[in-house]
Amino acid sequence: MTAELAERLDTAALTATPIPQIASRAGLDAAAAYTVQEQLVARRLARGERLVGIKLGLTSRAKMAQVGVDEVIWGRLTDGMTVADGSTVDTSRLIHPRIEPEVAFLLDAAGNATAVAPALEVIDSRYADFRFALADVIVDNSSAAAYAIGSWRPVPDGVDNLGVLLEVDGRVVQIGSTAAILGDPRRAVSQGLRLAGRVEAGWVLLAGAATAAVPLAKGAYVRAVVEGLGAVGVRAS
Ligand code: 0L1
Ligand code: MG
Repeated sequence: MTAELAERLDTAALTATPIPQIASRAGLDAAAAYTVQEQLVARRLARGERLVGIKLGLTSRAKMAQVGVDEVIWGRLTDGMTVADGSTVDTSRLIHPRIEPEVAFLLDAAGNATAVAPALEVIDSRYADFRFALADVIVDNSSAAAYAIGSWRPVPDGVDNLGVLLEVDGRVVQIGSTAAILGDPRRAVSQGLRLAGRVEAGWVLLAGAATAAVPLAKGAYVRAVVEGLGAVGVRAS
């Protein structure tokens, strides 16, 4: 049954066609949902993609309130989701994309953060109306779709209250602080290791969003600016 759910989600993503909330309807708990997520991502790996990291989701009160789920979740990142800073995200292959400003960490083999960077995450729920319960969003790889990372730098002493701006076409649409990410985004590093169980040297960890996500419209140029860490931008095509 789990393999069938993974196939349905994979097809939904490949064809940009929303589906009903299949995991909660099937009565899956969180552990079973992560098994489906693993099977879903295994399908991408079988098509030649590589695992390159993990993401945490719902790490802020704003994000939890936005989607009505009250638990930190995680997902798997592949190289097929990577977008270079300043380049283009193809939204024609997405259902109802949203974008959010994040902080990313570069990990060593022991799961320590060796560098930090500003990041943008594009999320795209494969469910109609972006509506889901906990099990649904877990099987959907925590809505992962694409991400871009700015320049890496050594992790400074304090990253717990840096100002964050999200701009669309040069206009500020969200203002936040890295404090929104678990009180301090560095907590995402230990939580990510605990949740995922393992990491690899060179993996990226997306720590979570500093503000609510906003819809990503075709043609928009979106930039995230994180105080002291720099900026990162993508254009939606
Ligand atoms: O990265 C995130 O916080 C997204 C987690 C899943 C919830 C959503 O799709 O907004
Ligand atoms: Mg996110």
